[in-house]
Amino acid sequence: MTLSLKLPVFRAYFVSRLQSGFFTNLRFSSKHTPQMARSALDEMSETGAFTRTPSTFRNFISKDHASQFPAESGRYHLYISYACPWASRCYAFLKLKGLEKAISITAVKPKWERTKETDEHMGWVFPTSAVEEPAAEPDPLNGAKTVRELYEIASANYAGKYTVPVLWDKKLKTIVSNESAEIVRMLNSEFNDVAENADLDLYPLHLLAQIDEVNEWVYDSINNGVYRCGFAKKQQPYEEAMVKLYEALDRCEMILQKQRYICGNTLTEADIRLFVTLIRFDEVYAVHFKCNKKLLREYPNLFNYTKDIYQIPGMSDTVNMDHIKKHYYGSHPSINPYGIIPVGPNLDFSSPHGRERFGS
Ligand SMILES: N[C@@H](CCC(=O)N[C@@H](CS)C(=O)NCC(=O)O)C(=O)O
Repeated sequence: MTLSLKLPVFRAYFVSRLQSGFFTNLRFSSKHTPQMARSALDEMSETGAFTRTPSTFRNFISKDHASQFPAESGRYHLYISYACPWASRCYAFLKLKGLEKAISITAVKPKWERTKETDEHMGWVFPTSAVEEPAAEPDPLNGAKTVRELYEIASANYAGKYTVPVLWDKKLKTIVSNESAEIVRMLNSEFNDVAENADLDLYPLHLLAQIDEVNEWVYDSINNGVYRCGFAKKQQPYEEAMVKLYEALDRCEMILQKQRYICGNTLTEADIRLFVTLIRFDEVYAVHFKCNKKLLREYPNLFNYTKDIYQIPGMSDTVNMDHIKKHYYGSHPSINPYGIIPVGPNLDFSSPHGRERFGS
C-alpha cells in the first residue's frame, strides 16, 4: 500500500482545470442543448457507430475546507446501479478506501422503466419500498422516484442523459459529479481524513503516467469498446469495434502473463477500471453485445486476474450479477426484444486463481 504523495499533482491538475474554466461555480456546465441524447440507445453517429456523450456535472470535492465542495464525512451520497460498470467502479473505490461510514449509497432498480407519464423516456428508477427489489432502495434523501428527478432537482432545464453514478451533495442539494472517472479520483485522494484505508493510493504519483496510458486504451477498446460492439447499428462499425476489443484483450493477456496487475505488481485504478468490464464479459457482453470471438474464461491470465480482483476484500460486494443481467437483457429491447435472460454461464469468481505467485 503506497502512501499518497500526489497532492502537488492534484493541485496542479485542479488549478489547470480552474484556469481553463473546466469546472466553475456553476452547478453544471452550460454546454448542454435540448437536442442532446436522452439515453445511450440514442447515441448514434450517421455511420451507425455508438458515440458516447460526455458527462455534464464536473465539480470536484476537495480536501481543502475552503472549497465549494469540501470533503466531509456524512455530506455526500453516491447513487449507483449495480448493473452499471461506471457506477460500480465508484462503489469499488468507496469500499476499498473504507468510506462506507463517510459516504452513504443507494442503488436503483436494475431494469429501466418509464420515468414520466408525459414522455417515452426509459431510465433508472427507485423501488417504492426496501423489499420490492433485493439490494435496491427508495431514495432516502429526496424521495425521488427516478434518477431523472435528481437531475431535475439539480438543474431545472437539464436536457442531457440521466446517468448513474450520481455523486450528490446533501448540503447544497445538487449533483457534484456524474463522471465516474473523476469521482474515483476524489474518493482516492480527497477523503483521507475520514477514510479507513487512507494509506491505499490507487493512483500513486510514480505510476500516474502509466495508469493514464493504460486507462486510455482500456477505455477506448474495452470499457467503451464492448458498448461500441453492442450498440452498433451497422456491420462495419461493429466489426471495427470487435477488432479493437480483441486486440486490447490479447494485449492484456500478454501483460498479465508476466505480472499480477495491469500496471505492475501493485493494484491501481487501472485494474478497477478494467475489472468492471471483465466481470460482465461472459455473463453479458459475449451474448448481449455480440463480443463472442473469445470468452473471458478462455483467457487463462485475464480470467484468473478477474478472480484475483473479485477476491479483494469488499470487491465482491460491488458485483451483483442478478442486477447486471436483469439490466442489460431487460433494458435494451432493440437488442433483446423479448427480454429473455440467458441462464448461464454462472461463473465462479471465488475459486482459486493462483496469482499470488507474483506477490503484491
Ligand atoms: N461517463 C459516465 C457514463 C455513465 C453511464 O453511461 N451510465 C449508464 C449506465 S451503465 C447510464 O446511466 N445510462 C443511462 C442512459 O443511457 O439513459 C461515467 O462514466 O460516469
